[in-house]
Amino acid sequence: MRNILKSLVLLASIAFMACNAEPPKPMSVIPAPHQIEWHKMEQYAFVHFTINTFTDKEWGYGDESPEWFNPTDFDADALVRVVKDANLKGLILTAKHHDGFCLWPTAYTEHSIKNSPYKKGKGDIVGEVAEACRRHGIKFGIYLSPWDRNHADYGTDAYLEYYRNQVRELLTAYGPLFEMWFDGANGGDGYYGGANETRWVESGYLYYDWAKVVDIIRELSPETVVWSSSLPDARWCSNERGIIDEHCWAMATPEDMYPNGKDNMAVLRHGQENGTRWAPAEADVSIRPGWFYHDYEAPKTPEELFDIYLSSVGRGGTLLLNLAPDRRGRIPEEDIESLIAWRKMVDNAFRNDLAEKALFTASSSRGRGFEAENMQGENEGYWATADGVTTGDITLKWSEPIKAKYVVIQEHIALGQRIREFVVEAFNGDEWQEVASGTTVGYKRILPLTEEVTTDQLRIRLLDSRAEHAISRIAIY
Ligand code: FUL
Repeated sequence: MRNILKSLVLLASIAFMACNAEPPKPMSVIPAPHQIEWHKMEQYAFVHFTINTFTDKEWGYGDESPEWFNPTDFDADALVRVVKDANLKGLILTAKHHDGFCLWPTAYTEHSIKNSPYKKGKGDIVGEVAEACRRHGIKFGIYLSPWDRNHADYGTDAYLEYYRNQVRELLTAYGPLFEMWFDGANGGDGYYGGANETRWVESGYLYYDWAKVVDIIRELSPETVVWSSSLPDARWCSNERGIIDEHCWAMATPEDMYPNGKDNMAVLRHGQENGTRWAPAEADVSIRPGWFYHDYEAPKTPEELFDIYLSSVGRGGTLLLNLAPDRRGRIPEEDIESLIAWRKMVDNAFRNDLAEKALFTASSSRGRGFEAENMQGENEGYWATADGVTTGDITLKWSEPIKAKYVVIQEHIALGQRIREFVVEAFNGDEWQEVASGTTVGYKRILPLTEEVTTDQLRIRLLDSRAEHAISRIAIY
């Protein structure tokens, strides 16, 4: 009986699917599944911690003694709990910063934690944090500075072998990683094994031959998002203030992003509508002025962090928010307070989606399976227009007036990024009035309305798109 029922349900769903309209064709550049998962994380932590924490520097020269690394009260679980309580979904740790000191007992250099007093040389900050992340359901990532001011061979092929060995070592011991971060600061003066000189590498990033590093990552941890200055799965948003531009495509062409190994700020900032790679913007910013802990600095206020949230997560990319453990190895209490208050502000602002009580209608639809209601609340579906229909109106109607502060639009990015221009209008009883407008949307666009709007009807007018529309959600707060 059970089996008969099962077969009937299966037949019914096949028949139902057969009646559904065909989905829109994907755009030529779409995200890989691991990039979609990364988009969904929205916000995650950076943790800058190394000898600099003890020397009060931002960039170590490379001649520091491993003995100076001596956190008195490091507790990986406590660190990860802060990240979790702030609702950050992952943690990227500086396994090695520009000074070359390694926070794990690497087999490839003595310039590491194994020669520090921390746990009498038996400690492994990378391993301890990786395990704590797994225990608490936080995704783990690694920052491995390509520039190494300690290593004698920096600038030669021997260093590239060293570097790739470390990538392999880290991925094998601590993977899978959700993201690997390869910093753009490269070359300059340093200790370099005692040479004490200035070394510039060939045209910025070209020296590293990133394709080889990416091959190692794909082999050992295919789901890792590579953040780098070449062949990125995610790109720098062009500033370290946490601001993604309002006009921002997830696509960009590697040769245009980094012509001759140099940053092209305009391309990094806006992406490219016809870019050849899905390389969305990530906004990296520190909770304090510096990346490392300095006792004379103060954390950003919850209000400042809230603005950063709107200008990063709210503009189609992700937020990489840096925390700086102090010399105890702890996140300072005042930073934790700011983080928790920020989380509450975000939760309060985006708790109650008023669109869930609205009646959704659209000027047209692709047909069965792509109806306007698919944009309501969280579900797998999406609304789509027929082939070639690149404009349209979506109207939300309530039985009682609502007060709206934010309009959130999400494209179904599995099929690519499409919207070029839109406006949001509110009905004031007599006529429609524009309350917000924009160009690109992407994974998620949060539009703060200049003034709170009281209305019983909101309309999103899609004025232009690269192809027929595919929108997964509209939410109102
Ligand atoms: C920069 C580095 O030079 C800083 O020290 C920091 O690590 C930041 C995230 O990236 O390029």
